[in-house]
Amino acid sequence: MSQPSNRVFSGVQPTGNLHLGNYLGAIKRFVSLQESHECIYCVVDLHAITVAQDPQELATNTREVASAFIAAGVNPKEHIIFNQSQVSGHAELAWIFNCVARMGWLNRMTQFKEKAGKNRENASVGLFSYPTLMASDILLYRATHVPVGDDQKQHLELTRDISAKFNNDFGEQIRNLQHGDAYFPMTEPLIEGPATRIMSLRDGSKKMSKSDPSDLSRINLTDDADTIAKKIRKAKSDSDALPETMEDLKTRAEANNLIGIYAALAETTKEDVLKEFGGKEFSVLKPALADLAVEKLSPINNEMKRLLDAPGDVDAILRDGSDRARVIAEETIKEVKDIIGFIS
Ligand code: AQP
Repeated sequence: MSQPSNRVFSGVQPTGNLHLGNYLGAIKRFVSLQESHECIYCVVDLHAITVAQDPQELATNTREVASAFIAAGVNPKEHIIFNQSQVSGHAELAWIFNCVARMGWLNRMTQFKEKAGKNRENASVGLFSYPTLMASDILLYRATHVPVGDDQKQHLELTRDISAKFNNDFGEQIRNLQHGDAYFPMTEPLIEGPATRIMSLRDGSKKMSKSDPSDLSRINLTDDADTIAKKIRKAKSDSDALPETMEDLKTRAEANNLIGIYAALAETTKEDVLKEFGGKEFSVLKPALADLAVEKLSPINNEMKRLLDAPGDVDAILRDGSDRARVIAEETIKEVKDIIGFIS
């Protein structure tokens, strides 16, 4: 199989509380990339079980993420939407990458340190090796680009390290089997725009996250219009007027976050939002932001509800996507096995 020149892969975990950060940092960008790339979007259920999951909730959350992709505008016929566990190549390639990646590389991963916390001895082995599974997700499709939030930057760098080491370790065999000089690409992360790291609405120094115990910290994609408006009204602010320059904005975490959210929803830049709101009070920005958020998120929320009322249809979309993803994955696994020297 020849190396694709413009294939996008990205995934979202079905771990509940899908939020505005997931939407602006990832899902919204999935939609625009469809115009220029062949896109594969995955509900990464194997990643989700690196921490304990209730089986029923896992299934519901898997449908919710798939529905969010579709409701936001991903076309599952022209592109691929599927759930990771249904394509066994992810786990197979992850094992191979566990043997390529070095302990030292994984020991440096900050997400493991944050998620395992003080109780590292009790964290699952899967949580530790999460980044090799992520490398496998991407490289199984030899994806050239991965749209993600800023928190995934380090994992993307590790993916490139794994790709380079595999290409180097098996270089001779890769050339002998006529795959050129490199089998896996140097995948490019796409971490761009004003919303690569949306912060908590209650604390501008913390990332907006699914697991934050405070529901007021995030806008969920399932929140109705009143809830969205209430959460923005209650978002942490300070008593000063909004800054007028980008330089001043950098030192004002809460203002920076709300201006970034506004810019991403309005598809403009923070500079432009400052031209409109710089020097004004938070009490002017917040109602305008609430209106904009409701305008942009309500259609997605309504469409997600409609899709979730017909879970059989969502399951059929996932099955169809899995079947098409599997065809690509099996080809890669076969070629990788040949490169490594596994007899078939
Ligand atoms: N706050 C964020 N701002 C911008 N992008 C974000 N992403 C996550 N949080 C933000 C991006 O969303 C995509 C899917 O993320 P994930 O499902 O892999 O989950 P996650 O990063 O574990 O999500 P959370 O909310 O951060 O969960 P917890 O609470 O477990 O820490 C990714 O592209 C991610 O970058």
